Amino acid sequence: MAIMEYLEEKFPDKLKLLPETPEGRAKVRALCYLMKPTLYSYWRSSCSWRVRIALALKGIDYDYEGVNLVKGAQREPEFLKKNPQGLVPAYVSGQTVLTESMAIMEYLEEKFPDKLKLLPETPEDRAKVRALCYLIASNTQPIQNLRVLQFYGKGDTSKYAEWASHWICLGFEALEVELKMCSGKFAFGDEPTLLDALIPPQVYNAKRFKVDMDKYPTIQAVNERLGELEAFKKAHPSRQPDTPEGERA
Ligand SMILES: N[C@@H](CCC(=O)N[C@@H](CS)C(=O)NCC(=O)O)C(=O)O
Repeated sequence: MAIMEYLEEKFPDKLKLLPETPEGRAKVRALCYLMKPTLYSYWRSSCSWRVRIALALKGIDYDYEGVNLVKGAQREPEFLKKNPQGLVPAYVSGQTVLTESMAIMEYLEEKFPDKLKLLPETPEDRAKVRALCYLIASNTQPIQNLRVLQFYGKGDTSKYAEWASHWICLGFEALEVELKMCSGKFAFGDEPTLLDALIPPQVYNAKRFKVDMDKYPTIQAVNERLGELEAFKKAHPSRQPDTPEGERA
């Protein structure tokens, strides 16, 4: 938006893209801001990555604002206005500020009914997909989140892997059994669902904390298939605006 406004002012003799009256200009600007949402994200945040996957699968364009978790930007007053919990992601569309990756993805599902659907048809299947999402989103990831690790480690980062891998393995043992029964080409059958948006980020965390993924062949196989899809490549931590140089692919 800033660049387009600059071009408008810098080249007053070229085709004008803002109307004549201040009211018209304000209206166009308001609609522009309404149209393009902003995702507050961190390149390696698994919860932000879930939302990036859902946005990419649905083909929704958005602005990206990096929040550096390692530097503590999530606890800065400006970000706490968006999410008083001090956690990413936060999704801002016009006056609406949404937090919690599952809530944001469910919102996208309801808000854009004409885009690719990420929940199955029947209430039973929808409940099943949500339950498996929460297996990761409620019962696995929160116990290995940065602030939990920092509290547990009390400055000793060498303790992180043992703690995180214990909880991830507990979650993955159950998820492996579940996926054996319900996966197809994707985590739940042959169409992508919200559950697929949670798999690569959690597998990435597992590998970071040295979990032996050979113990979970079904999760591993689904994850590999997802990694081949363009939407999943686009959402990957190695391709975000705030990805550090050495981590870029
Ligand atoms: N339940 C939340 C969890 C959000 C969360 O844990 N975000 C992490 C990154 S994945 C975070 O911001 N951590 C910052 C910290 O622990 O200080 C969601 O699904 O959005």
